[in-house]
Amino acid sequence: MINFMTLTRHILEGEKKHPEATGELSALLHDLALAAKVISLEVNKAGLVDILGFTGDNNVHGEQVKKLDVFAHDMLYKAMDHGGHLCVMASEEEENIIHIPPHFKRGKYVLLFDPLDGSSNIDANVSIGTIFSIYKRVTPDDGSPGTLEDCLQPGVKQVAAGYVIYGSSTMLVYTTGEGVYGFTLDPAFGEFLLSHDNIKIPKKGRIYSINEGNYKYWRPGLKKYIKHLQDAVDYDGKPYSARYIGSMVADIHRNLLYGGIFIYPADRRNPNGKLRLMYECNPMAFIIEAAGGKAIDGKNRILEIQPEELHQRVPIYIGSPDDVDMVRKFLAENEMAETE
Ligand code: P6P
Repeated sequence: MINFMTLTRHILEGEKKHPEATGELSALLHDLALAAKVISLEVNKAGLVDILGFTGDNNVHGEQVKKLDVFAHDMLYKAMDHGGHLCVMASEEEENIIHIPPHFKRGKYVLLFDPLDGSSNIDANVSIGTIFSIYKRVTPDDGSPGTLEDCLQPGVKQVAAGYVIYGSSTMLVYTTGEGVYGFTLDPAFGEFLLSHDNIKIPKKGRIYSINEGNYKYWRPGLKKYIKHLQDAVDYDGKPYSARYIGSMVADIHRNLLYGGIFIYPADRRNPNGKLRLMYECNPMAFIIEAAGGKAIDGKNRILEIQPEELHQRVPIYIGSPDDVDMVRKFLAENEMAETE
């Protein structure tokens, strides 16, 4: 049953709990929701309009850029550049930090985002998503342009994080650190309505999500862990289910609701894994921890990593706390085997 708690009202009620709040974060989240609605409209008609396929360009990582990626990036930039709440932005689609145009007021927040994650799935109509991460600036809040230092903060410093999943319905999931809330877009009147109140991830799941095609590159401990799940030694004889969409937002969203673990590991081909710390792993880790889950790089908490580069990659093991503890145990116990 969807009750008529709109995202806007929920954000404002959250703000009331903090007397010191200026309303800037609320306005920022509201602007993000607006961008999400516009992106959702385009994603949902992508099959009908010629905005599929490749632009012929490559992004900063040398990956072929799909038109919808660029559209989503542009939408977010245009929605966020003039609100006066941000001093700087960063996007997966841009090599360097993105300055607020000089004729707009600069605020105290920093926004990092992956405009359309999982975009290789667009043509197959698989769920894709937008991921966002918000910090307070660390340089003086004097209206000056934000800097790279403002962007490169550890995930524990996030003031809010969220994602939008464009699937069978469009959902916006966000947290300010106190609870995780899911809102489903009612296209009839363009409002995000509270559909998942105070989401908590199951303590242990029955799902593991990993690209098993990379098996031969995995560390011995990871191979043993996945085999352990398949042998179902500890779990009443029923093995875990393998579920992997190849779209981080969709895989983690499912595991958030059902329980389980998502893994994109470091391996012999990808020594730091594939996923990006600042606008994929940190925001998803902030959300999952706020829902009672865990997120590590194989050993340490993702949120405590001190970033060094804007687009740096990290390995990630994220999901139900018991499952993350179990994989950490297997990796630690077999670390010696790796040096043999
Ligand atoms: P692989 C999509 O391209 C993405 O960035 C994430 O959304 C997804 O989890 C991962 O890459 C899939 O990578 O190597 O398994 O295809």
